[in-house]
Amino acid sequence: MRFYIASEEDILSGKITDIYFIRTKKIIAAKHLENVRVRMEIHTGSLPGKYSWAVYAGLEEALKLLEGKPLDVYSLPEGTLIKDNFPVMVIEGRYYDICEYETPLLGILRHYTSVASRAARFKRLAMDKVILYFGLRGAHPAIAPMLDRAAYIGGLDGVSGAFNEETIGVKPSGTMPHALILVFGDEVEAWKAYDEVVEENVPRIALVDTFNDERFATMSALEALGDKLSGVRLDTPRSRRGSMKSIIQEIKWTLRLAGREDVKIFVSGGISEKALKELRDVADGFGVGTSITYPFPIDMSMDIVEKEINGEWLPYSKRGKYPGAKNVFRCGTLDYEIRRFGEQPERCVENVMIKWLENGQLIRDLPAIDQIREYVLKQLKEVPEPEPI
Ligand code: PCP
Repeated sequence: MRFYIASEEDILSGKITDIYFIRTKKIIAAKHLENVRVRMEIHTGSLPGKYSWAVYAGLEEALKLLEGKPLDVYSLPEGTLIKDNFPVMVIEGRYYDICEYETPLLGILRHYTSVASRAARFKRLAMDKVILYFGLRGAHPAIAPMLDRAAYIGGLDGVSGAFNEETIGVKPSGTMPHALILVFGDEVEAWKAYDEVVEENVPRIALVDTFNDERFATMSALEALGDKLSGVRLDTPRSRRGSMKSIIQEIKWTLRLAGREDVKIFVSGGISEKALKELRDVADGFGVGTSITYPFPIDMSMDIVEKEINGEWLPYSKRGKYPGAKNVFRCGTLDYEIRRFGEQPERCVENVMIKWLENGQLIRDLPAIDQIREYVLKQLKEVPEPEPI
């Protein structure tokens, strides 16, 4: 192998799993238990420390994984805000047909949900500011489209992957690297070349921290690009930062005196939730990478919760798990009532545990990425701001 990555075919065939599932299937076949039918539930465990909600993501890929298999699949819509110990998916069918998919299914949902949730926390801390995801250089390139998709679903305003239009259908966003300026050896020449060569519809955002003081570089960029300058980016190295807020305030003051309050100020490099909260009143936008690429993990597990015995579904689970497949009724954002399949809710009406696959066939349209993102943003407006980490 040149790259140690699984192919789509390997994943779909169930090959990318844990060995104990392969052995379990062998035993089930040897003892003629293939027809044991179960309902399996995927639910969250405890959420990370300061999280009071998470963004459920990865459903589209999970459904692609299970499509065509003799299974019924129920799930919350992608982008739904969830809590701890919360059911997100129910899969009904022969355990024999589900078994080896537990590993890739949980892998998809946990990774997507962890990234989307972290992205959503950043967005919730600065709803009216632009937040871009610059984190691809922190992960294996094989999953770059997945990371950009998860971050965008989480409500971010842009993602940097150059391939995004053809993979996830999102126009990529970005500014310029320090390398461009170093190649020219001169900031003004580099900014001018960028303006000359790059497509007109791309905003002219000059990187202003390479050689000189950020305020003076901003003024040079203004002089070089005039009306075309739409913003500046400060990726000031941490070792030189001092008070980033003061630097931004000084730039803003100077821009105002020059009659250019419209020039936006973007900050990137090591932006944590706390840093974003500290700078959100002065900066117009942020580029966030590592914190989203390496988010706090959202725990999920998959368990048998019902078994079909003589044609009847009976609640059945290991100790420590709530038996019974569950519907999730919603009264409002994060206000839910959980009931066993067939039970009536007392307060809430809207059942968000929706059937997506019937005997492996997709029975409803999958929402477009922008619809999922809008759904997340709508809910984020209704939850309190998270305590920054
Ligand atoms: C910035 C920084 C990180 C990116 C943003 C994300 O990139 O150096 O690589 O930061 P984070 O992971 O700390 O959140 P650029 O300034 O474009 O990097 P370069 O020096 O290559 O120009």
